[in-house]
Amino acid sequence: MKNVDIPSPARDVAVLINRRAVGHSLEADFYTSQKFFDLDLTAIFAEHWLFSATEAEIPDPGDYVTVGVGPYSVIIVRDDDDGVRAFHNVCRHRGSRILQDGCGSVGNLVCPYHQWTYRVDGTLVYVESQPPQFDRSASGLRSVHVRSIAGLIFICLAEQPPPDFDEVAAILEPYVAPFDLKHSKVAHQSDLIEDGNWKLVMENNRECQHCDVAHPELLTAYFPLFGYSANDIHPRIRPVFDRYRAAQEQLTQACSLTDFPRDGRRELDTRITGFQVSHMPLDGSGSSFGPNGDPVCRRLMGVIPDARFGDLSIHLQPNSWFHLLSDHAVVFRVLPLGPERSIVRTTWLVHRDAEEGVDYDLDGLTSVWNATNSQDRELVAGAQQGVADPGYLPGPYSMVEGDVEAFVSWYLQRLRAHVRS
Ligand code: 3BY
Ligand code: FES
Ligand code: FE
Repeated sequence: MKNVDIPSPARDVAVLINRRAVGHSLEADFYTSQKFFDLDLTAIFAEHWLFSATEAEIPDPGDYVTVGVGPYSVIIVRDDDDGVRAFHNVCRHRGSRILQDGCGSVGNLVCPYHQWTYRVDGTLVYVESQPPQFDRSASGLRSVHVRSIAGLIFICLAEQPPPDFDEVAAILEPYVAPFDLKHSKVAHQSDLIEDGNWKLVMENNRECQHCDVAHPELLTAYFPLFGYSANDIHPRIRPVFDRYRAAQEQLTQACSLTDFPRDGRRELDTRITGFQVSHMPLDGSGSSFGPNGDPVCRRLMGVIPDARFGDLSIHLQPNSWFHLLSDHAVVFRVLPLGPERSIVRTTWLVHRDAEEGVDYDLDGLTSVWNATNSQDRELVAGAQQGVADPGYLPGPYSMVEGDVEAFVSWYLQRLRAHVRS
């Protein structure tokens, strides 16, 4: 395959979608062209359920976050009945943005242009100088589909959202609910601008082949079994397997104390709302992402019965991943900013009564994933530079990059479905 003499943006997207070699990284245009960026916004981000925020970010009525998805801005707001609503951040008068900030708290939603005023349930309550026959009830804010899975808020911009989300929510709910994220608190949040296409950010998350070299801090919490199978009887690895089995046994016991679902599930590219959930014990003291698997917060989450509760990890297509641990949760959201730029938001959640300086210190809580994120940021930037180089050709995934293949396969299926429709 030769790609150096073809002017990249001019190629037809369908040709590129159809000729992708299974088990290989995508051609450059997918990561660099405006054409694919625009297609990704319409076919992926405007059509699928997107993890957007946590309920902990909007604990009280009137609390809101805004989410920018390409040209869209969406207001996610807590209403007066403790529900979560989502609206296009677009005034029904002459279209002005209503809220400019990323988060805040309001009594009503007041457009800054001519002060049309909406309740937090979207109804229009105040307008000036309209004729007497003006019907306010027809000019409420346009709602956006929104769902919370046990405190994790998803929005969908499509008129008809993917129909399988209820099913996925029902599968995930029993894993997430025991952590009671709905009543947790945000201990910290970071926004990282990445010099890379959003798919490179996701692909990087979907493999840990790079972890051994890139993530020394993160790896202290995981069993060093990368690349080995249970059949490997290398004498150096044997004791690690024994330790791992004992930790698995202990985790099974801990799960049985609360009827926590024990088995993982992997449906990354076999459904529209692709997901994976897995629950792994941690190494060392087995509690959390502290050095040597140590706890990072004294208060346990929700009804988690044991500090040694491993890492409940959830991967969702197209834009998120989550680590829920006994003493905190760390949740990740990726949004595209341009063909070669993305934003990764990381949110650390702890029990709502956990006090900074008493139960946790911020550096201890966040240092591993701050380090990991910035290491990943470098890797993604390097990958972007490489795929944008005229010398780039798609290369083969390894045997431990199955979830990268699953991500890309899911993505292409969704593009095909969009192009067909
Ligand atoms: O964040 C994840 O889901 C995992 C853990 C380390 C890298 N990544 C594959
Ligand atoms: Fe919002 Fe006029 S555009 S009040
Ligand atoms: Fe990484």
